[in-house]
Amino acid sequence: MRIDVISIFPDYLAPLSLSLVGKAAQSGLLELAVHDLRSWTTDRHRTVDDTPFGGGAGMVMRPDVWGAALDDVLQPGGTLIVPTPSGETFTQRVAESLVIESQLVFACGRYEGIDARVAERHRQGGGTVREMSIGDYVLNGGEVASLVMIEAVARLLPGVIGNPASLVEESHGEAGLLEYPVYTKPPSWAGLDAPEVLLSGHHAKIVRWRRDRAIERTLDRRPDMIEALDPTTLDKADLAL
Ligand code: 6GU
Repeated sequence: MRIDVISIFPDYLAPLSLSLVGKAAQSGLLELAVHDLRSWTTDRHRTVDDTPFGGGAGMVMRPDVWGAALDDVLQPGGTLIVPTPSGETFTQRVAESLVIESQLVFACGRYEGIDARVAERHRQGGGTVREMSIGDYVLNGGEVASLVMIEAVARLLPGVIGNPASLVEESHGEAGLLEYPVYTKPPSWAGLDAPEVLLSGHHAKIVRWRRDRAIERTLDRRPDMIEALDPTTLDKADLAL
């Protein structure tokens, strides 16, 4: 997979060279490039924005600059991702749908956003555009949201996570439940004991305990996820914890 990020603050994307994503890029599992949008400006002031048609506060990013950048960066069949608080919600399911793409281009807007014709033109040319929000709050630009989405997608690439079993039992995985609490050594710490069942070696009991704690936690923190569960996943006995 290839990932390109276009931003007026390319330094904001520096964390992409660290940790798992950075290693994936270094080892060739992932091709990664960050571009400065201003390199596609043609005026002396390197202008990327202008006042909104129709009036109102703030500035809008110009379609001509973005169009030139995307013409150079987007490959045939590439998917354009536009981070915006008015997008569809980015979820684990969306991450799974993106990891199979050949190229993702993240177009990081600032100010009041990017002229809507940029997305429209790409769609008209047969391209895929996904305007994505990472949650119900407002950030100053798409850079941090892009970091979030890129990490969520890159860790799903085969070979990026050392132990693929780590991907199986996690929160927001297949089961539709949050993950159970975890413990390690020492067995007793600060007057607190790790749950005895986890040290018992009784595998079936451990599986049952973890499932019960996952259900309990999800009921407490994310009742909306319980509502959304496939009815065959839980029975009444599971909810009577
Ligand atoms: Cl993707 N961008 C901005 N600017 N704010 C956000 C967001 C994205 N997702 C949530 N808030």
